[in-house]
Amino acid sequence: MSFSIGIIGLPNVGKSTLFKALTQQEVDISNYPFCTIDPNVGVVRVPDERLQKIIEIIKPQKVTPTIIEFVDIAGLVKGAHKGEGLGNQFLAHIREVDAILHIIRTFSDKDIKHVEEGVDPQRDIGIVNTELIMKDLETIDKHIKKIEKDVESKDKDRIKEFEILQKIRKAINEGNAVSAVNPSEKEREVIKHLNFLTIKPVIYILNTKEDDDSFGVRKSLPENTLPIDLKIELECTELSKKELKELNLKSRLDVLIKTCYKILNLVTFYTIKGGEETRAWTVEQGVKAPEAGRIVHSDFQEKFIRAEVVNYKDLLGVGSWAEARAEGLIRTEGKDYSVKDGDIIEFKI
Ligand SMILES: Nc1nc2c(ncn2[C@@H]2O[C@H](COP(=O)(O)OP(=O)(O)OP(=O)(O)O)[C@@H](O)[C@H]2O)c(=O)[nH]1
Ligand SMILES: [Mg+2]
Repeated sequence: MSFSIGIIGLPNVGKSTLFKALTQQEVDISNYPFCTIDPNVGVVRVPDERLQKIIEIIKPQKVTPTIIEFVDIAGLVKGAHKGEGLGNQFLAHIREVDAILHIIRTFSDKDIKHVEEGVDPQRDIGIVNTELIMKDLETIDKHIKKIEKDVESKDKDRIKEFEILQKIRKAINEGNAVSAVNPSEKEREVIKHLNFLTIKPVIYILNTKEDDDSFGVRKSLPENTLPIDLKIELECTELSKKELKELNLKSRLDVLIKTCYKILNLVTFYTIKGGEETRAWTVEQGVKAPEAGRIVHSDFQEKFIRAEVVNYKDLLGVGSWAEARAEGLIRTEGKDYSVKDGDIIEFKI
């Protein structure tokens, strides 16, 4: 199971530039709006110092890092929810991702055409978010129409759903995202099938230098907003470690990937397969051991008996697998065990 992150924003803001830097795939980043039409999809290895440390101890024949998927989506413009630009197509692609990276242009370059007049990040954020919200409103209204009859005939589940949707509708009408309603776990379950765009976690990226806030937009954005100069990031991928050092450049894509993990509430666990292959896996926080087993092997959930678990910190502390066992650091856990970040797990079937 891999998690996917959609890269969105107005046309010509640097979405494909970021995608190219992340995945090192050859994609078109020509300087014209709507350069990307069909989404580009690529996977990125998740940078992980812990995996490095584990393999120094285990010395496996093979190492497989965990991955995260990025989708570079076509730019959107005002009226996209009504089908303007590549509107509906674009919005459909956003439905499929787990989280959103919203790219905002803050760089000034008269050679790079802006679809609106001049650089104005606050306005641009408003345009994109309004389109997403309007699409969600459309989704709600369509669905309310569909369930109206059931509500009238007092169908309990439908009434419940209707009430939640009314609450969301009110928030949207006040210009808020669905996530602003802060739906409870139960409410989330009820509305899950509607796949709202603005319930997805978002990271804003200001395409600018790290310390630049010349437009003063940062204060209006969430704490996890990342200023990243995407053009520089792409250049960084073409330089050697030595050249980066000489130029005093440091890529910030690792920080970006880690932030994605954080907003998606993801944790990493490891398997070592008796020293054959050390591999990192990604699951949502709170996942129980058998479910985590299923991503390692399709049989592992059904045939799960127990899991032998040692946290990587404990392994590093003693320095060898044998020592960890001798010191009783390898615990036996049952099917109700919730996988913790950094666990090394051996599934017993
Ligand atoms: N000066 C400058 N140019 C940039 C920066 N980031 C991207 N560009 C340029 O902007 C142009 C568009 O970049 P893309 O990455 O293709 O933009 P996009 O958002 O994918 O555009 P669409 O696919 O058309 O929606 C390219 O010529 C980039 O080189 C930046 O930080 N500074
Ligand atoms: Mg593009």
